[in-house]
Amino acid sequence: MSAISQWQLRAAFAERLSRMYGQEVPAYTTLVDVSREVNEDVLRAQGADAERLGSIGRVTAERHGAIRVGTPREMHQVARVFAAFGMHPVGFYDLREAAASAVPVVSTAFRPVDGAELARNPFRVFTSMLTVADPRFFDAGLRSRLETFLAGRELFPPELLALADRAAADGELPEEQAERLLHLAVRAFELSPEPVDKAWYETLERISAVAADIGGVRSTHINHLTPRVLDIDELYRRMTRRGIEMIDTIQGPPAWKGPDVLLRQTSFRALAEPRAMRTPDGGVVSGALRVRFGEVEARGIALTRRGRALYDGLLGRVDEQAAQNPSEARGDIARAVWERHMPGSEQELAAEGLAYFTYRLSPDRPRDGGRPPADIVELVRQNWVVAEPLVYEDFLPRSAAGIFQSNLSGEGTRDNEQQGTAYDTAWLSGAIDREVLDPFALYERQQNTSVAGIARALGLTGT
Ligand code: OOG
Ligand code: NI
Repeated sequence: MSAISQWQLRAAFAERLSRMYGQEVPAYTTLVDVSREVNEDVLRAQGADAERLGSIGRVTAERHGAIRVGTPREMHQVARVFAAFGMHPVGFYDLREAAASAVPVVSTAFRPVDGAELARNPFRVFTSMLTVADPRFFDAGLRSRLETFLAGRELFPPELLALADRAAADGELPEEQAERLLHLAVRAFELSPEPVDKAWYETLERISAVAADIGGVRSTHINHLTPRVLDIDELYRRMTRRGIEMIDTIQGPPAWKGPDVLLRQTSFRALAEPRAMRTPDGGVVSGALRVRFGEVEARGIALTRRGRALYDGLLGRVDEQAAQNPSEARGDIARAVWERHMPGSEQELAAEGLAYFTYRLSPDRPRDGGRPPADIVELVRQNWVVAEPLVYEDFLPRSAAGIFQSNLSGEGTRDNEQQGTAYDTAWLSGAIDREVLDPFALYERQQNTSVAGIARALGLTGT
């Protein structure tokens, strides 16, 4: 019997989740269809340029999901499940601080980290944990009730965790076990038909809809699955024409004529779904909950720390100008700001150290016996090597908070008189007993490895 490798497990996991989610949320299927149409059109119009940030095979299969858990223990378990699929924690996002209104979670993204693994299948899951210990959201009484409730539930059965540990340790699983792992993993992320305790759910909902979604039920569920599209502005128009009401903005960088960087996302609210509710007298009534939604994204080039600081600075500028000119469309303000301050070409981004690239030898490099220059920017300029942008594989805290917010009913409450609880990368690494990786370090490593390879091939040292 043949063994199934980790990337095959990951690809199958993403595929099965997609099938399951399409059955549960029909609008998702529409979104996937429209994304595919847009991608085909872009490919036809742009040819090879359309594949500059990933092959069409990768982009068509590419998804990210999102799930939410309640406790460090659950976070630890979910990290074991994702490790089976070669998905590792990257980045720390504190969404309690990322937006004007309150989202009581901290998050990381589980994803492949190695270039070849990403190219095979980049499936990633944005994973959030409720900040139960933060007194700005939960007073002592509610915190203790929540902790008791969460301690009494089991999101991931022991058989799933054991199979996951084995896949992570061996880097593969025999076919039969692989099948069982996939079955149990997909089931753990389905919406449960179990009746929801109405009073408890509503108690939490008064604090925040996110708290109710996470701590009000006895299981977790994928709350969206996001396809990648090559032209998100066109997708937005086509979805709107089909009568699907999108949120009113595309989050992230504006549409503009320069290179796409980082991540642009937009979403729509899913319909309320019927859910059985248990009332205090023990009866079961039918209710409805609106906990799932649709999202789509376009990915651009990964920015360095410097590039990211520029991006964050420009966002601040756009905020300021938008506040001063409330009648002007934010997208127009943003485009104008970008056209003034953001370099308009990949070459400039590279030369100014604002974005990450990998390099390969140019097929038509000079062969006149001359010595290549030692500097990577010069090597590209003189056509010794070709630069390829690295695609951004991560998330943006402000967009994430915006996606959370725009899909919730109610603002939630936060008591700002209280001191927030400190959670950070080191805390999360400790809680899940594995290192939460720094995304910048990962991109940098890919870039450095390729620069070192070029230097070796051209007989250069000190490039
Ligand atoms: C996660 C929201 C963040 C994204 O793409 O930024 C996210 C959630 O709603 O649980 O998925
Ligand atoms: Ni998302």
